[in-house]
Amino acid sequence: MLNPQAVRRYHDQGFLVLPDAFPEASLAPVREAITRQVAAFDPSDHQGVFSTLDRDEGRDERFLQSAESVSSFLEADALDDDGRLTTAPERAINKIGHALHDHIAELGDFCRQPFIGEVLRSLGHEQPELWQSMVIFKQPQIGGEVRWHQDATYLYSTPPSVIGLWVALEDASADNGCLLVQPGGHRGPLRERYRVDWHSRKGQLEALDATPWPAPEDVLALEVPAGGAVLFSDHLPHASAANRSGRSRTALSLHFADASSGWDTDNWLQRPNLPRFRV
Ligand SMILES: O=C(O)CCC(=O)C(=O)O
Repeated sequence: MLNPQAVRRYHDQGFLVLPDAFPEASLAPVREAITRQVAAFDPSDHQGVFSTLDRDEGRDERFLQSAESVSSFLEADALDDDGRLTTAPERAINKIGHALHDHIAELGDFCRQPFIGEVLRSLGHEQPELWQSMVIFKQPQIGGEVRWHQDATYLYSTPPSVIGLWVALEDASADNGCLLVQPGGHRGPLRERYRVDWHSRKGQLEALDATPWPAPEDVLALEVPAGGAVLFSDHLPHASAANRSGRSRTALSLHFADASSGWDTDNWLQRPNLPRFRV
């Protein structure tokens, strides 16, 4: 449950940092499950590279299917020109997604803890539903940049109700690629929509509004210790820099929508074969 000042801050700024949201005891099973997943990773079975710098040109059938599965994507710099790994397999993964909560018991348990539902209800959700879960690794030295975006570009709902809950599993700081946000920027327009044409099963990023992404002086770096979390609105411009440091910056990112808002059928993420995950 959030206090009224915190709720006001969220609505005013478009985000809220909870520096000690999750005690280590609640994160330990999540870490173990991720370690298990990484240890089982077969480099010949990855789903391609995940980079946001190609304006989503690289999204393919494997990406669409990851909406309902546990799929691993590589850092762009983990492959050489011939497609061979340039690093140890466990240091090559960019992210695992996007239905971890459905398939990995520890992740499902973490997401169902009452604290999360209470927080989302204090921010206005009547019935929060979890649509997307991913672990983003931001590997040492090769961790990729995430370009400026708004989550409603990819996860569009009517009325817009998506809230991101980003949980730091390791300390996130400016040097290893913490989240960058534009405080108050959620009041601006949605700049882009990524829509999938389900006949061709191809997606396209469309420009909606030419409002520029924030100037450097309007950007805030959210340094968050392990166990801390960031809540953010689906219209908040956010990004993260490449990680050139020697420390990884692993985070669990969850996206919830209110059950009363409509989930857009053009969204790339659809879950026809999975039950609704209500918290
Ligand atoms: O973890 C990151 O670097 C980016 C996360 C993000 O954009 C998101 O969770 O919506």
